[in-house]
Amino acid sequence: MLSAKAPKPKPTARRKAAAKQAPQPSCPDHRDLAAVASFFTEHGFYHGRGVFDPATVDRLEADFDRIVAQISATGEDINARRFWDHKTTRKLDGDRPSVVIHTHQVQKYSAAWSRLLLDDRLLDVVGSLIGPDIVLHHTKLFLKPAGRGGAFPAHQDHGYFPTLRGAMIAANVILSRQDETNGCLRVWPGSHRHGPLPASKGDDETFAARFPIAASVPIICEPGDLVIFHFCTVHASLANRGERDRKHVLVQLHPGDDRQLDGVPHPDSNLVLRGWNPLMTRQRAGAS
Ligand SMILES: O=C(O)CCC(=O)C(=O)O
Repeated sequence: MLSAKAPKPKPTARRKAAAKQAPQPSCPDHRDLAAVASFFTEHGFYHGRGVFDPATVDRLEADFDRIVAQISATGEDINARRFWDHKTTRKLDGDRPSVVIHTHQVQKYSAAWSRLLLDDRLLDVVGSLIGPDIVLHHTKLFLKPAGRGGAFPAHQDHGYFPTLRGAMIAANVILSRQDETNGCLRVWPGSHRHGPLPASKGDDETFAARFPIAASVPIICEPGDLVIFHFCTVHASLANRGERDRKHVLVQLHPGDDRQLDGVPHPDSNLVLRGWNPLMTRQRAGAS
């Protein structure tokens, strides 16, 4: 028992979050597309359970592991955690060394992942949010290894790839159970309604103080789930201190009447997955 004079243990971000946590608003079934759209408009995120069957998930996970093995074998430094080595991140990581493995464009490695991009189970839900013309911006594999996976501080994605109309979303295809032990995604419901905020790229302590982890909602999800958030929705994740790898692939998408602003140096696939791209030109398509 603590004596009256014993100093209180310092609350970590994880303990504070567990103590005050907001409950996850209850998401509608992914087949009820009108309800999905209205939930997303209100909260800026959506969690669809069991969107992909176990056989599909197994195939995608096998190719996910193969991509990780292939990039690991190059001998390059594939720990991407250095790209956001800010004070805000180090605070969440508890100043321990940590690892996040990622690579863009999984469809450039794997036909199974290319097929997933055209899968109606993905596109029906996405279409209910951004309309009939669906364009791929990029994909990104994320592996937070068990016991040493790093955190992401609170941020909006908007600042990394601003667009003409601000209509970009991220659809996360979940391959392993994600919960608070292995650093699941966390969102601040309704934060998309602020629109693009200043200093929102994760490196600003004032921004981090405005969006404390304790006020976020953890998205606890299973393989085969689909978790979508708007690129103005503030999100984060804590370190993976658990015994299970955290694996997912993010698919960033926008409607045909939006596009990344000119001059932004971010991978931009411009691949039409459904419908039409009315903003495509000879020059953007790569004409010489
Ligand atoms: O999934 C996560 O842990 C966070 C990833 C993230 O914040 C991002 O891709 O913008």
